[in-house]
Amino acid sequence: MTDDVAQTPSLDDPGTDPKAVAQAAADRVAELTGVASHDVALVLGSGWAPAGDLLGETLATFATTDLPGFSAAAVAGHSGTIRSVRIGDTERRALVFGTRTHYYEGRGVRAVVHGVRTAAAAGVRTLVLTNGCGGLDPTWTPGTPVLISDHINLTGASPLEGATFVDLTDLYSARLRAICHGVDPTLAEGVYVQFRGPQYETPAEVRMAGILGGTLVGMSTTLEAIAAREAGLEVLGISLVTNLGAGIAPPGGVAQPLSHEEVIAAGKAAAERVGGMLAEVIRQF
Ligand code: 8IG
Repeated sequence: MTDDVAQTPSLDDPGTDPKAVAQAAADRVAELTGVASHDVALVLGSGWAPAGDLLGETLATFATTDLPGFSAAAVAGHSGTIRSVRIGDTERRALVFGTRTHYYEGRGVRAVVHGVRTAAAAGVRTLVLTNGCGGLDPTWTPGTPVLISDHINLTGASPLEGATFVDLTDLYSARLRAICHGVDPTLAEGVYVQFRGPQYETPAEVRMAGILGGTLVGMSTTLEAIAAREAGLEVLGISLVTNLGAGIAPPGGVAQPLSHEEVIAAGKAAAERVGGMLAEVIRQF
């Protein structure tokens, strides 16, 4: 028992190097999958579960908790497994995270970005971050996928430690967005605003996000994208708008209250369609 604890250093311990824990997790991924490295990583947010299946053949599945530094998933509708998936009929491999740790869980920023750091240590060069979120554009009906062109991080937190000055110009790769537009020319782009959550925004907060230049509101993604850029990964961010932001009325209608159940349902309804689109995009990387 005490031996196990000693072998798995806590990410929370200030004396722990989070990149060393990520390397240990990547080494375990190599053991569990039988391949030394992966090429792409995909983090599946609310509503994106089928994207992993549509990508190609699953060659290995394991629990996130089988890897050093990960703790159990906390939210209903988020599954705690990682899969190694063959990309189409290529030799390239994707590491598919069926869940993420959210900042609002209070486990600290290191836990939030541990999957991204593990992917980077596993050799991944391209990261796809997906999420379910609220939309500010009233024409974005539930189930609309939107490419993230930029973000505003309102959490007040950062995954970077010490004087690590990372350039975030073009954080969300224009090259990868162009591939997406090639697959689906109707795809809209938006600026993602991360709130801490877990409460949804007030209508005034949603209006604030709009005044600041945001068009998507959510509780994930920005801290992971920052950690990815620090690690030198190319990032694609894609949101599934599962609800209008609080206080936003649909065309000709009135604003509705938000519920987690409705969010999950809207995600399920759109999942196959947007998952297929994303799988095609990843095959074209
Ligand atoms: I799904 O409207 C989903 N996640 N912050 N606001 C925030 N997060 C979300 C929302 C939303 N919908």
